[in-house]
Parts: sequence; structure tokens; C-alpha cells
Amino acid sequence: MAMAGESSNNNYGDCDGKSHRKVGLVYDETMCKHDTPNGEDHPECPDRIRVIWEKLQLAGVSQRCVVFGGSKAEDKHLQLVHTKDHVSVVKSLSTKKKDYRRNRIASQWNSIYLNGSSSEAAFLAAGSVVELAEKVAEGELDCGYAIVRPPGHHAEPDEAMGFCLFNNVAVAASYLLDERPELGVKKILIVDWDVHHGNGTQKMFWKDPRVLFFSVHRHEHGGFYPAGDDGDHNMVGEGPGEGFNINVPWEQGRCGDADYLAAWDHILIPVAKEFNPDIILLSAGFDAAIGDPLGGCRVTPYGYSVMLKKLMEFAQGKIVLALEGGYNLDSIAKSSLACVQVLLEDKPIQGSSEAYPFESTWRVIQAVRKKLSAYWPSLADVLSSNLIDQKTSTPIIVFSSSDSETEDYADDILDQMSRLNIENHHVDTVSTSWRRDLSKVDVWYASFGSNMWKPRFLCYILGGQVEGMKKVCVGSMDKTPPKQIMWESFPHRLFFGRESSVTWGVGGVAFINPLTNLNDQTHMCLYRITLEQFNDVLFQENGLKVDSDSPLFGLDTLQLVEKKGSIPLASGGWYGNIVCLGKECDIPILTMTCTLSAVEKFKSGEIPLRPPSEAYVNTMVRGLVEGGRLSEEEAKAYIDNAASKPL
Ligand code: X5A
Ligand code: ZN
Repeated sequence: MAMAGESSNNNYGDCDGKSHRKVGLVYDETMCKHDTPNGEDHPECPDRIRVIWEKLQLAGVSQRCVVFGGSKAEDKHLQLVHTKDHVSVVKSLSTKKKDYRRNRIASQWNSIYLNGSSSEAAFLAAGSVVELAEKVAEGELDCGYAIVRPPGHHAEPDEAMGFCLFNNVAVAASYLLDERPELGVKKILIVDWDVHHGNGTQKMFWKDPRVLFFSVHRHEHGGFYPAGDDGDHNMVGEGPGEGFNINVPWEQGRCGDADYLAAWDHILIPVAKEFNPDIILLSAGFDAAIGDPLGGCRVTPYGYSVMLKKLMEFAQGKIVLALEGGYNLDSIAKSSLACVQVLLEDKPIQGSSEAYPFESTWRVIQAVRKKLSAYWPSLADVLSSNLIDQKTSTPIIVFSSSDSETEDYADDILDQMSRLNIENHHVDTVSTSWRRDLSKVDVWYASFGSNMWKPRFLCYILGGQVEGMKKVCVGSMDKTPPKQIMWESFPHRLFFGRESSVTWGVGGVAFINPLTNLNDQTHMCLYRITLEQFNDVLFQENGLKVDSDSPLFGLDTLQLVEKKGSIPLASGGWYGNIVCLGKECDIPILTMTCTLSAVEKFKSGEIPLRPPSEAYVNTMVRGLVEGGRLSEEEAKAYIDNAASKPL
């Protein structure tokens, strides 16, 4: 199984930037007609799917997808997971002339409103997910996103619930398994990242080992909607389905990228590897998004895109997203766009999240792993204390109610949102001409130390510092994030040396021997940046100011290094030697390390070899793990090995 970034090629399509994935989108304005009977405001409003669609159009991505209007689900397909009764009750809603009749039906369900168009929308929502899943399973499309409403995951076999009439995703899963055996879909992974528990889906596949249902949700020990024990982590399925139901129940609100990605890395991804699904259906609610009025969590578009990217490594990328909840129009539009861009594989995932998971997150993850390890051996290892020590302690909430909790930390959210603005902001300066020239040339900067962790590298571009750093970076003049990121290994020896550094305190920092040695392999994270930015990184790495009148490494030296392999710079800093490691997409791969003469001094002991500090190791491990390059254990062993072998 190839994890994100494992291939030697880049992860985001070809070098020309063009995508070759066929991505399907379903959007049908008819689904906007489902609304409250008297025009009352409701979070599950028609504009939800409109704003998503408009965002995709404005961004120019819907034009690159295959777009379908909705199609209505057939009764017999709905009846694969719903009772005959439920299907006919929903169907009958459209024939009711008077609102009060529908209101009576609605009032018998939990959190449901109905109007004259609700039935049609419900049939369209379910049918659209079926159609899209069918096309992906057939191979006509690679993947897709059904922008549907009403949502589905709360709908149970015999009742509507939580704004959901039919369980769209469950209908599609059953359709593939039961109605289309010739397509060869035998195992389906359903991932539900809506902030609420997917109680309906859980019930429908409770005893079914063909469907692995994974739901991560705000639970608060049963206090959060849909309240009760259904979303508890002890609910693992029954009979042949035992072990095929996984709940990750957050104990608190405010969970963000770090929490979700920890659940991915330490639960979902290892289990998905073992389960090896034929297709993935994603109950893609965006109500765990930052700014959502109901969810109170803080997942960013970047977080969603990383979660999705990690899932695309399975089932040959066959994945179907179906919209569930999500009630902040701006958040759901941005999150949806980020996801479709990942489906299209048209550009690197940009952004960063710098926080750690909550203490309670590690507690939940450990409990889930323990409970499920009976069924999934990959969950059996105990998480290292090194890992779970990386945590954010739970903030004290002064006042909160589940639905308006967002207000008391609105400033915090705004702050996060502006920090996580993933739009490029090129800072124009009265730059000397060298900047203009070098800004037109791209290079790959190959990092092998702490810079392998993207948030840490971004400090050199955007400015700032991450956990463990004792110094703030000023950043580059041009703050455009890297255009592409990929991983590769090179036959150079990695080692750690020097007593201490300004940024990391006591302990060595990473170097590679500029000479190749085919017995050595060093993992490197390659960032595609401009030669101008590369110079600003060089300045910062070598303790120099970025507003220099001349570059450390210009076009002439670039030509030379491609010929010679490595060039020591005049700067004389620790990383004053530029090594050309080759080319990718016709762009030179450059790294910075010590000089050959410094290597000799390391060997003689004149400059000390030193293992890196814990903070430095952690940063490298995060880079290798989050980049999908190594598992945590492998990353630690890799660093340990490099730090202990004699030069
Ligand atoms: C699909 C979804 C939420 C229902 C909340 C009811 N439903 N208070 O997000
Ligand atoms: Zn929800």
C-alpha cells in the first residue's frame, strides 16, 4: 500500500500540472426546493448546496469535472436499507396538499421539517449518490462528489431523523453490494467525518462485515446530538459484523486538524490498510469545520484535504463524497473546494496546522485502539509516550452551550482563519533586480532535517515558529507557499552534529555528506519554490538577513552546481554548501549542507557529532509521518540509526 508521498513521482498529477483524473460532480437545483414549510430560518437551508456549487464554479474547478444532474432513487434500492413503510411515507409527502399533514408527520420524527418538495429532494439525494457510486465502481469516473440535500446519515431503517430523510450513503453502499455484484465491489469502507455520529449508517450495517463503518464525531459521553450510547467506541458491531464498526467519539468540542489527523494516522489509516476496501464512500458533512454554528469544532479546509488525500491512497482512489451536514456557508464552500481540488489532484495541498491534539483526543484514540485491536492487529501497539506527550491541554470554557459555543471564542476562530488563509499573498517589495530575476526560476529545495515537517519549513516562507523552536523566523520576502511537494530518497549519509543551535538549543542538527554513498539512503521532502525563496531560506539557515543586496546563490551558480554537483558558498555558515541532487520535471533538486572539509572535521572530532534534541527529533518524525513517508516507529529508528552510526 502506497501512502501519500511514497511514490518517487509527485503526488499531485503530472509535472505539467494537468489532471488526468475523471471527477464526477452531482448538483441539481431541484434539491434546493426542500425547505421549511413557512420560510422559517433553519441551518439546513437550500443555500448550503448553492454556495458550494457557486464556489466550485467561481474557482473554475466544476468545469474540469464531469457534471450530472440528480437522478431519483428507485423504491427497491431505498428498500435495501429502509422499510417499505418508510419509503412510502416519504413518497406520500409530495401528494399531501396541506402543510399541516406534513407537519404532523414531521413532528413524529426527531429534528425534521417538511414541505411539498421534500420528498422529491430526498429521492434525488439518494439517487444521485447511487448514480455517482455506480459510475465510480464501473470505472467510468475515478471519483466524485455528490452535493446533495437533505443529508442522510441520521436516517434509520424506519425513520427520518436529524434533517435526514433517506440514508443516501447507505443506500448507495447496499446498491453496489446487493444489486451490482458484477462490478466486483465486495468490501466498502464508509468514512463519516460529519461532526455528528452516523447512527443510521451504523444501524444499517451493524451485522454486515462487507461494510466497515468508521465515524468520528463529537460525543461528549453521549451528550451531543444524536445523544445516547450509539456513538460510543464500544459499539463495534455484532455477529459477522463484529469489529466492522468503529466510532471515534470526541469528549469535547473544539477538535481540529491535529485531532482528526491523529485519528486518521492512528486508527483509520492502519485499519483501512488491513481492510483493503474496493471503494470508499465518504459521508462528507462539513459541520466539524471551523466556524460551524452547530459543530463547535475547528477543522480547516487544509485539514479536510489532508484527510481526503490520505483516503485516496486506497481502493485505487475510488472514492465518492456525499454531502451530509455543515451549516456555515462560507466554511462548507471552502472545505468543499479544498476537497474537489484534492480529487482533481491538480495542485499540492497548501496550508498548515500547528496545534497538537487535545489530551482527551489521545485518551479517546487509545481507548478505540484498545477496543478494536481484537479485530485489527495494526491497532495493537501501545502509542509511545513521546507521541502522546504532544498535546494541548483542554482550555477552560467559561460558558458554553453546544450550539452557541463558537461565540465565546469567535476571536480565536477569526485569528486562526486569518493565519490559515491558504490564498497566496505575494509581498511586493522595492526589491532589487536579483529578486525579480530569481523569482522566475523554480527549484526543488530538498530538506532532510526539521524542514521535512511542512509547518516548520513554512516558517522560512511565512515567518513564525512551531513548537520546539526557540527562535522566530522572519520568513521570505515572497510568501507564496511551495507550488508542489514530493518525497524522494537520495544516496547520501545523514548525520547529526554540532553542540547546539540557536533554534533548537542543546543537541545536534541534521547534515548530509555532500558525497554520494550508495549504501546510504536519506529521506528528503522536496519543496518546489522559486530560486528567490531558496535564497531567503539559505539566508535564514545561515543566520543572515534576508534583505541582502545580492543573492547567495544566483543563476550563474545554479548552472555551475548542476555541472559540478556541489558548490561551497562564500557565506561560511553551517549550511553554506549547495548540493545538486539531480532533476525532477526538469527542475534542479538542491539541498544545503556542510562543506566537505567540515565533514572531515566531524570525522576527526574537531566539530562534534551530537544526537539531536527531542524537539528536533519530534519535528523530523512529524515530517516523515505526516508526509506519509514512514510510520512513527520507522521514523524514530531511522533517526536513531543516523545519529548513532559512526561517520
Ligand atoms: C446531518 C446533520 C444534524 C442534526 C442536528 C439536530 N444533522 N440538532 O448534521
Ligand atoms: Zn452533522
